[in-house]
Amino acid sequence: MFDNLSDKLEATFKKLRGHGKLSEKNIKESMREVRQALLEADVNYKVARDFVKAVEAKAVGTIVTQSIDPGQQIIKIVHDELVDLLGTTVAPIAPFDKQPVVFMICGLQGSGKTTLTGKLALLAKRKKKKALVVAADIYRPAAVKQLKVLADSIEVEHFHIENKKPEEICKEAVRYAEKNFIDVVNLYTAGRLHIDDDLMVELEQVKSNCKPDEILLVADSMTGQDAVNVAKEFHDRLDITGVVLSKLDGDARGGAALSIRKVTGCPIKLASMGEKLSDLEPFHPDRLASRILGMGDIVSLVEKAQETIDIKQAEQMQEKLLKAKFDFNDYLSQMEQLRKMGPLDSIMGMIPGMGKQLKGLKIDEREVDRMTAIVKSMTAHERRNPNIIDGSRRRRIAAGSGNSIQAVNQLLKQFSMMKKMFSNIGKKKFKGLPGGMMPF
Ligand SMILES: Nc1nc2c(ncn2[C@@H]2O[C@H](COP(=O)(O)OP(=O)(O)OP(=O)(O)O)[C@@H](O)[C@H]2O)c(=O)[nH]1
Ligand SMILES: [Mg+2]
Repeated sequence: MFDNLSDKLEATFKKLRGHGKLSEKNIKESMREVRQALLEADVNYKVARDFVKAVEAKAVGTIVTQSIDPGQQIIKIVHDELVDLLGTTVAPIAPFDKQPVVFMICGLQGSGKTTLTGKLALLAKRKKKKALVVAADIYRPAAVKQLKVLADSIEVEHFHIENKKPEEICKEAVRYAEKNFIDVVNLYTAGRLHIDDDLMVELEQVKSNCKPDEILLVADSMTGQDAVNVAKEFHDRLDITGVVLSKLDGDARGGAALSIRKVTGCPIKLASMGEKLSDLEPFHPDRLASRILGMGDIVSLVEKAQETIDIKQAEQMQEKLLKAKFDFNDYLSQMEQLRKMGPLDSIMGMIPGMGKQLKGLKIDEREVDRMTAIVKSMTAHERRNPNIIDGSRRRRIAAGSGNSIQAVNQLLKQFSMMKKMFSNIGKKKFKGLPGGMMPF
C-alpha cells in the first residue's frame, strides 16, 4: 500500500539524517521532495502545498531545540501532520442501537458498493444483529442477483421489489424492517459511470424517503484524485456522513486517501481492505500515517525517548560507544535508561530496521537484572578498567552478586566482544539509533 510514496519519503528522511542538524536550508530541500512525492502519489495539489507548509513551519520551529536526530524529528512532524490530514481520530459509523439503523450505500460503478453492502451486513451479523440488504438498482438485473448471491452466502435477508422505483423500494424496505424487527438495513443504490443529475435526484429521493442514519460513499482508492472529485460532488448533493475507502489493499498510490477528507470535509470512516467480506476495518488515521512512513512505531519511540532519555548524556554515550571507550559504568547507565523506557523487547521492536530482525525474539529482563547485579558487584576501579578483572576478582564478583563464575565470565566476554564490534563499526551505522542506545 502506498509503496512508492513510502519509498520516496524514506529516501528524503535518510538524506536528512546525513546532516548533523536541522537547518532552514535542509528543511526546505526536504520539503520540496516531500511535496514532489505527494504530487506523484496523486495528492491534490492544494492539500500537498498546505501540508508541506505546515510541516516546514513546525520543523523550522524545532531547529533551536536539541534534536535527537534530524531525520527522526522530521518524521515525527510529518507523521503528526499526516494524522491531522487523515482525520486525527477514528470516526465511528452509526451504532446498531435502534431498530432499524439505516445505512445508505452509494458510489460510482465498480467502486465496491456491493462488496461493502455485504461487509456491513456481515458486520451486523457478527454483532448478533438482524441485517437486511436492499437492492435498489433497477437498471441492472445482474446487480440485484449479485447482491442476492452475496446475501445468501452469509445468510442475510435480501429485499427487492420488481417494477418499482429505487426510492419506493427503499421506503418499503425500511417499513418491512420496522415490522420485522430488523436491526440494520443496508440500502444498496445504483451507480453510474459518471455522476449525472438523474442519479443524484434518485439518491436525494432515497434519502428523503428513508432518512438514513448514515450515507456512506464508497470511493475507490485506486482512482486517486478522481475519487476525491466524486466524493465532493456526492457530498455537495447528499451531505454524505462518511467515506469508505475501498481497495486500500491494492497498489493505490495514496492520493485519494490523503486528499479526500481535506477536500470534502467529510470523515473517512471505514477502510475496505480486500474482496473477502470480513476485510473491513475502521479507518485509523494514525496507523495509516505510520504505515505510509514505513516506520513501525518510531513515533512512539521518539516520544518515549524524548520523555526519558537525557539527550546530552545519550550523545556522550554514543561518542564513547563508537570510540569503544565505554566501560561498565556506562553499561549500567545505559541499562537504567533503557529500563526507564519500558519493557526491553517492545523497545527493540520499535527501532527502525530492528523490528523485523528481532521479531519473535524476547529480551529476558531477568537476564538484564542478572547482568546489572554482576556489574554492581564490581568495584569502581574494576568498572572503569574491566581488563584487570582476573580469576580471583571474578570469584569475588560472582559470590557478591549471587551468580556463578560462568555467568561473570560470560558477561565479561560479551562486553569485550561488544567493544570490539563497536570499534569495527563506522559511526554511520548507528546514526539512526535514538540517543545512542546500546544495540546489544
Ligand atoms: N482488492 C479489493 N477488491 C475490492 C474491494 N472492494 C471491492 N472490490 C472488488 O472490486 C470489484 C467491484 O466491486 P463491487 O462491490 O462489485 O462494486 P460495485 O460498486 O457494486 O460495482 P457495480 O455494481 O458494478 O457498480 C469487485 O471485483 C470486487 O471484488 C476491496 O476493498 N479490495
Ligand atoms: Mg454492485
